[in-house]
Amino acid sequence: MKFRFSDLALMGAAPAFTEELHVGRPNVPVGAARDKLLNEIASILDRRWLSNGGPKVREFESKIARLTGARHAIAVCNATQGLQVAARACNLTGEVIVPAFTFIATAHALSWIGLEPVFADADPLTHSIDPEQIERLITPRTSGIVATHLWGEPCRVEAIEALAARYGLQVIYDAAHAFGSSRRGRMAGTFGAAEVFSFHATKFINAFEGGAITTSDDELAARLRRMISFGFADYDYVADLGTNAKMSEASAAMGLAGLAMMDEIIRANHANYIAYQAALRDLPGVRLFEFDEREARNYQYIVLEVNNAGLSRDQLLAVLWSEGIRARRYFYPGCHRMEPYASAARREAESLPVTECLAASVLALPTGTAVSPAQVAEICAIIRLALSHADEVASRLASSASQSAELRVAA
Ligand code: T4K
Repeated sequence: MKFRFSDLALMGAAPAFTEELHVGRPNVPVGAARDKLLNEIASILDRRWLSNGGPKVREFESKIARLTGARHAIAVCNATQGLQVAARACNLTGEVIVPAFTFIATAHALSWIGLEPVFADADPLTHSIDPEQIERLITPRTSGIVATHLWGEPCRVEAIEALAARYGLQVIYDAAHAFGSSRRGRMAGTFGAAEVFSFHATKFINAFEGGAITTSDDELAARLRRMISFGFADYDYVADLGTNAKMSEASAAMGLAGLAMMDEIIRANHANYIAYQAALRDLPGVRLFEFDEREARNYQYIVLEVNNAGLSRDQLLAVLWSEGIRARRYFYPGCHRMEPYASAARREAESLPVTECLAASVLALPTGTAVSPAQVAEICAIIRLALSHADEVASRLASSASQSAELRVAA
């Protein structure tokens, strides 16, 4: 454990972690669970049924439906495709209101199919879309709202859905982070017209790449099923515009292996969350994003806000990276400041103060089964050490920045 300023890698000491710690290191089965997965993959090969709604995909879907309480779960190859298909199946047109503070996929999925994302500001406490900021963005061209349950903490669905009902808008949730989360005892996957989960490698349950759309609307489910498979309603009969968003059998087998470890992964994530909480409590200038412990949570993201801490978020990030801790600036700089949206310079761009503040202050820290509470303690000791020597750290960072600029000029 590093205790002295001179122990920091920034000061020339060895990095705390020679094997880097990542945000989103995949949770993978080990031991007997790994053998089981490899046997499943062998059976898939023996069956020669690799995709197009095979038995593993069907099993994965029925487990997701059972765990969420949704009537239908449709497995897809990733959440980005899932969002595109859901938006089309719900007949979204024109403008769709989305949070500016989210992963770029939320906005890109809509733009990719010709819709216009309109960015709403975030709630400073939950970091998800602020329902109070939605109404002023509604125009005659608005057809829906795609809201995100950021960090797995479901957003204020009641307020969003009341507003949507008043204006006749569709609601889809980008639930990429929220598998296994509940709001007021009701699981994510059962809200809005449809919800879309991600099972990307970096998510707490992964299918290598993957996702699922859930809905309790039978007709919508049938349309979604057709749309993920080119619009086919039967052999040779295409009933809708469709794409290829199907999940493979190998991905479903990996997803099922993840579901079998789900409680164990949540326990590991929770232990890390508690370790971060204990070690960062009372540290001025940092606030750990708090989960509602009365609800079901997956704790897959550990999120720190760095404000008036003596060092900026980016300075702290530089310290952590020098120690082999690959913390991430999710979701800097905000979707509205990324292309093609930045150049479009829409009217709402000037008025996203909470998003701007979060984009400048949020740091996602490593967790998951590849990170132990002891490593969390080490990460937090480095954060404390850096912040308690903020002036020296800042000047050291400034001098190494100017040195590398000089080197670049000399080269
Ligand atoms: N909506 C929201 C709100 C989302 O957050 C996302 C995805 C989506 C929609 C779309 O879902 P998908 O279409 O992906 O299903 C990562 C993930 O790629 C992305 O899925 C995720 N959100 C986002 C928050 O994080 P990057 O660009 O940060 O990924 P990358 O490659 O830098 O990986 C993150 C860290 O994980 C790295 O430090 C390395 C480590 N890693 C990654 C992979 C893939 C590993 O150790 N092993 C691996 O196999 O986006």
